[in-house]
Amino acid sequence: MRIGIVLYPTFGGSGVLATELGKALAAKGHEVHFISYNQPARLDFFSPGIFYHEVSIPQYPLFEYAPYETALAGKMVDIVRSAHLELLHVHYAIPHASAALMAKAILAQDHIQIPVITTLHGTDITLVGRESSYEPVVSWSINQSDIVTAVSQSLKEDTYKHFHVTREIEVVPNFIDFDRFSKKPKDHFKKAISPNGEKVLVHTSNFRKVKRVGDVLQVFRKVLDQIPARLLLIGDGPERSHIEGLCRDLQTCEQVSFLGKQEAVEEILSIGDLFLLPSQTESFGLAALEAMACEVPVISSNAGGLPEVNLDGVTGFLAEVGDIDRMAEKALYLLQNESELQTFRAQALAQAQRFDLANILIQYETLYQQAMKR
Ligand code: GMT
Repeated sequence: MRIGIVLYPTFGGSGVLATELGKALAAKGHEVHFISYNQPARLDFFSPGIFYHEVSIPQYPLFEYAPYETALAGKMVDIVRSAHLELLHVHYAIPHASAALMAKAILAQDHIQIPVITTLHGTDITLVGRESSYEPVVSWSINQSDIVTAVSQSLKEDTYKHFHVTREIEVVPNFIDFDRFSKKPKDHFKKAISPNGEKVLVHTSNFRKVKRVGDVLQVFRKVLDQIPARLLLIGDGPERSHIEGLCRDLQTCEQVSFLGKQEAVEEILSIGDLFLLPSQTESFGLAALEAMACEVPVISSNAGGLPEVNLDGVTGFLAEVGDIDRMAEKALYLLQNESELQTFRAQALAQAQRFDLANILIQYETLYQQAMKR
């Protein structure tokens, strides 16, 4: 198949997922055309089945806000025509779905039928998409797409709850590539980080408010009050300087490392004993899945789709959003009980295997075939 993938090119979950999906489809022999305003973060190599098309947005003094959606739709029309694409798969509803539908309508005038598959990822539904100025466009785009997928049952339900949506939504969860995400032998690295056998806690996010990185530090402070430990914070974003301040206030700076954006996240996860994800909302929690694939149990909130990924009392523990006491109590339970920790490590890996890339890829390919037959 010749597939156009429209995505945000950043380290955000939807962009990462879309890039990895495109790479995996190309590895299976499909021709994949990425369309975005920048080269996607994880697309930094040459492969004969992969193409990247940059959306350039002409500037004009009249525009206070350059019309990205118009430029994107125009680019999609151009690439569908020139590369003879057979379908468009857009990731994140705003503004990708409505732009794709505009492209579809333009192409229909030339009798070119291009199905649009829209994947809802999270904040396009649970946060920003619900703004009254976006909601009618998001609802319309979801109803008009040929196929719509959501990354968890919880996100599917949120979509019906918050939008005027009447059509069927398929749940296709996030996936994990075990060729990359698996526990690596990194004993020398662990020794350097925790020379005296301190337990290693890890958190990864884009440091947005919704991730509640402050809760990560509060939980870590309570752990540190009981046992020697280290906290590795991976990622960067708007809350970073506030979190650095909190780290000083809580007197944890010596034990906390801010690692910034990291490519080889799997190597850091490989030395982790516990992963913390106390998010306010989380449609799926790809970061938790990546940790579990590296055999790291998860202490998380029970927001959104997290209970579909992190099984309470099996792969880690769940707590109400903001329940720092329970998160710390459960973290200490695992960190102070080595045999229980080992059991949870194995169970986390087994649960992660349910989301193996190969299984999820087939689900997308089946949906693509259905869309093309319509
Ligand atoms: O997590 C983020 O902040 C990025 C965000 C996005 O919208 O790009 O990720 C969302 O999509 C991921 C991939 O489907 C999910 O695993 C994340 O749970 C989801 N984030 C939120 O719902 C906050």
